[in-house]
Amino acid sequence: MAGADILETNTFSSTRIAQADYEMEGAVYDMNRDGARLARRAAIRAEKEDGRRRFVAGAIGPTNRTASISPDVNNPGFRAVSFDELRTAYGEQIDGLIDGGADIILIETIFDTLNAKAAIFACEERFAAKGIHLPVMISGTITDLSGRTLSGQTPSAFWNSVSHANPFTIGLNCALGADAMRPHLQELSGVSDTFICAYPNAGLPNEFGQYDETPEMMAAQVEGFAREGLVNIVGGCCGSTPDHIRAIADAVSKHKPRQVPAHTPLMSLSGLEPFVLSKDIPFVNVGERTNVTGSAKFRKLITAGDYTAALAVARDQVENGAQVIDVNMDEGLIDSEKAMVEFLNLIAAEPDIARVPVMIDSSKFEIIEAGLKCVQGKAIVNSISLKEGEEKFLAQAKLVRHYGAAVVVMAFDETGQADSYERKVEICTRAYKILTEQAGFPPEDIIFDPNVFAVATGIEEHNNYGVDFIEATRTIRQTMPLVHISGGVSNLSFSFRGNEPVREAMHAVFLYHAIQAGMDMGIVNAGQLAVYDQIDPELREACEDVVLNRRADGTERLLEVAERFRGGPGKEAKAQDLSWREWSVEKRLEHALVNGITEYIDADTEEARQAAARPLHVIEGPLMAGMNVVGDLFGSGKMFLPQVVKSARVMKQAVAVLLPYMEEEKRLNGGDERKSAGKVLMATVKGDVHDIGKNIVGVVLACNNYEIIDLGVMVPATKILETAIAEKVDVIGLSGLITPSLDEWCMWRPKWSARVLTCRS
Ligand code: THG
Repeated sequence: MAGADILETNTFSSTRIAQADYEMEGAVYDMNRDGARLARRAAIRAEKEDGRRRFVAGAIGPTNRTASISPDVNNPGFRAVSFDELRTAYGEQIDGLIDGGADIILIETIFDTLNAKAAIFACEERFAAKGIHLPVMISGTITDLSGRTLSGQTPSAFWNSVSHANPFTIGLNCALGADAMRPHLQELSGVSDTFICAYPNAGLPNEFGQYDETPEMMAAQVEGFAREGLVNIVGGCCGSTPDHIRAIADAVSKHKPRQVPAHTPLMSLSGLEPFVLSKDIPFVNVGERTNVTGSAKFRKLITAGDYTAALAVARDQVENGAQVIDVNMDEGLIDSEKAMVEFLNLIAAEPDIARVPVMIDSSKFEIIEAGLKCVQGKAIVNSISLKEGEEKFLAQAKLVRHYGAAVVVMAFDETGQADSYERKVEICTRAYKILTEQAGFPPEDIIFDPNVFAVATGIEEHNNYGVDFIEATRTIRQTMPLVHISGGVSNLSFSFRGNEPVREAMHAVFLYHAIQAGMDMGIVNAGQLAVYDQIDPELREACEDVVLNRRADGTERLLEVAERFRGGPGKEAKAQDLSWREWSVEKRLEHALVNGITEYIDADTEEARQAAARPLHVIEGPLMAGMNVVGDLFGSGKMFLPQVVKSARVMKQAVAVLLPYMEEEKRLNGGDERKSAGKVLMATVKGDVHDIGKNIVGVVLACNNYEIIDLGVMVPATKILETAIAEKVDVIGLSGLITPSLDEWCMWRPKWSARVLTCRS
């Protein structure tokens, strides 16, 4: 062998599914067994020559079908292959590979992560059946310049989806050649705590389908990976010859393998994009509206089969700041399993919804399992519990883990729902032990729901439910610090159904205290969250008395107050209560920003502009002051992401009003004729789409005669550097604050900065 340690079997397409095209389904077991035997024979020959150990990797390709994309443009919910079909076909292939003597299973050229998840599931099944365990290598492919897999995932999202396999390696192969692979390898290398394997094509095929990269050219590029410390295993895919492999083996031999970073125990979910629950996310909003029992509107749409409008409900939740969406189809009059599958398949075709992870919500485990077979991302199962005993709980937990999902555990046991502090803590602790010790669950993938029950029901036993939840949360987070706490927030206020302003106030008060105790997720109506500080003080105190069970007559007092607030300062009523329109323009702008009201923002901004010496002063003055209030409220847990998203929208609209005036001012100043003060390149880095701050800075700089090149949002580091060099800019200004973009910052290593600083010369 030409210097290789691992030899792949020639079994890429040896599945029943791929071989159907040639009517060779009957031969697939033999193909795999004999493929592995042939490779084993070659390995033994090489070992005899030089005494060095060689390994056989049994290759499993993606098949010619995608489990999460419809081949029919007119029917986005259609699938040409199911998870179970893939799993069965892969199982047969894996049996052959194992029987033929493969040392490793290599799931490669993954263009659809759901196919790969089926292959991982099949590996676990076949290993268990045969009583062995082989190392698994997982290799995706990124075939276009979007930097995503064919099925739309970013490299980090892909890693989060398959990390449950505890693979021996994660990496990339095939595609556009080594250079195009580099940024994606950097991303994978930054996020994954296992070995990295890269085996690109010998460049792009030319028009005759041949590969032009010589062994020297390819080896030089692959050596770059090793020099940068990105890889542990390298090789060649399409177009590489024994000479290529020899050159690569020689080139990388001088470099040290990548250091595998320590595992960070953070819940790492994904949709098309990754969602990592890091310390700087204080609270995760799970959208509750895509629930047939939780929303009359959604139920009617699903029952009527109007999935287009039902998808709009999901989109609305995401636009309003839901970072995960809860999907529940538990309704007696519909085929819930079918509805779950249909809806999740349709969501997969909507990138602006599918970018977030899903929470698959059902009280029937069959429905949850059907849902898990539809999602390529790392989802959350909602929920399992000890209500039918330990055996069933453990079996379900193991299955959830095999599908690669995180899990919500309700605080129920064989005797029923936990309704006291002691029972909540006891059941969650018992479940924790089983999950971590017997089901192999990482603690960070466990979400406890200590049961949010309705308070102020008039039944005395219910009065302490809020306190019990909050105190159980505090204890659970202290004794099991890596787990998460969630709850169905809207349950709390069931006794005030129909009185939305009061319900909103109760939720805000509850969340304010529960989050301080350690609640870090909640199923909420993302578009309808009140701001703790903005609640009428009388109503807030009455809610706090009830939620914290501070006085015996709390419920009566809230009922009395509630009547006055019915249609009071809630969402609809906020618009009706126009007293704030009497305030000064600065206060009005602040109020609009904090409450996310766009109705009057154009007129108020215009009024402020007329009073100001320069349009820019409106941004620097009242608008920034308003955003500072938003920032302070968010920082102190009194505002949540969905509300901040609304504030940002208001800010954007206000800036849009001012923009033409600022441009006009610049024109009058003869801005274009004056010498440019310098050239500034601006971009929001990959991983982030927020551009308000950047746009404001751009406007301010433009007003001061700087020439601005704005590359927009989601810009990869390479594009920023290329443009900076091509345009000979003086300064690069980047924005990017949210977690996915943090990884991108890591790429701005010292040597890159040096290039940035010298790009003018
Ligand atoms: N824990 C976990 N999962 C859950 C819950 C929980 N899933 C479901 C539920 N509880 C959380 N979701 C909702 C969704 C909506 C409402 C309450 C909880 C709600 N809906 C309005 C009502 O019923 O008054 C509906 C109004 C309308 O029709 O629009 O309150 O606790 N793990």
